[in-house]
Amino acid sequence: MGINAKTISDNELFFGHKACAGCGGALAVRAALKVLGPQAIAALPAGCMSATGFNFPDLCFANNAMITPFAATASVITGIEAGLRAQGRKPDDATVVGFAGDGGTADIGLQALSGAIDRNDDVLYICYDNEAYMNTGIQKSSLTPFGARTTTTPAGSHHRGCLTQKKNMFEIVAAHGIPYAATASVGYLNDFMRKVKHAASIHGTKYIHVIAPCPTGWGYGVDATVEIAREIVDCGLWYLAEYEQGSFTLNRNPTEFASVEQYLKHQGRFKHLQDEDIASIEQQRDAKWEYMRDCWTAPSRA
Ligand SMILES: Cc1ncc(C[n+]2csc(CCOP(=O)(O)OP(=O)(O)O)c2C)c(N)n1
Repeated sequence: MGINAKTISDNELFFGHKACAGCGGALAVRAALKVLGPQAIAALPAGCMSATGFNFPDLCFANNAMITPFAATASVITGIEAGLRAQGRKPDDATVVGFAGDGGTADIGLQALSGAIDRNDDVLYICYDNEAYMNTGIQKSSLTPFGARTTTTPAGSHHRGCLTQKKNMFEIVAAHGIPYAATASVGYLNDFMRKVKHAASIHGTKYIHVIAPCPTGWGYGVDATVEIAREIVDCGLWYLAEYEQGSFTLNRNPTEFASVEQYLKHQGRFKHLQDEDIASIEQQRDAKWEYMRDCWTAPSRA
């Protein structure tokens, strides 16, 4: 039946999202909007969260939400915030928030994000990082980690997956002198939600980078998303940190890391890695942690 042929009630509009089972991105968006509340206004570029959230008439956003061009997340949230202010219609508790994937943030959307931070627009930008262009079929982005198999970085007897290192978005954003930036993981949801709440209380541009595993692209069972999102933090390949008023703080500083090999071997995208590849990934991790422990404020190791 065509949508014009019947009257649609509010309840009929909200049927939930169409994301894959176990989607880490959907979990991140849901948890963030829970914290930000019904007044928050969301904008989402081309990517999984817009493709699976706006299947009219089966919408999943109870908040005001709109799709943006792929490159334009930060520009659109800037415009929404400025427009509401100009009309005198911005409630105090209305956060304007953008949710973009790693491709939409670190590649095509980077210029718009950099401009918003430069102007210190009063918006919150959340990058849900599933480490590839998932919506279009698992192509490498600049946040795909070394060794990962994607459709554009294949793995086999002559190919060893992604050969580049993950771009460091958190420090790139911090280098702008942004009022607040943080890293998070959907495996540590309370920490993520605390950071969203804190970000919403700050005036100016805020950026949160949340690791959001993808069972389809990473190659693991749909019930393991939270476990994998914890493992990446526990093995030290991701870290929980904040940048505020010019200072970096590590939130967790483990005495010992969990096994990198176990984290990698839980996922089909890393199955091909040889011992020397894993050793090189561990070396990169150790160098990063040495730097963070030396240069950032860190709690004592626990
Ligand atoms: C200008 C432009 N180029 C390419 C596309 C096609 N496209 C739509 S979604 C997408 C991938 C998005 O990847 P990412 O931002 O990482 O989000 P995810 O799909 O992983 O949620 C691409 C390439 C587009 N919509 N617009």
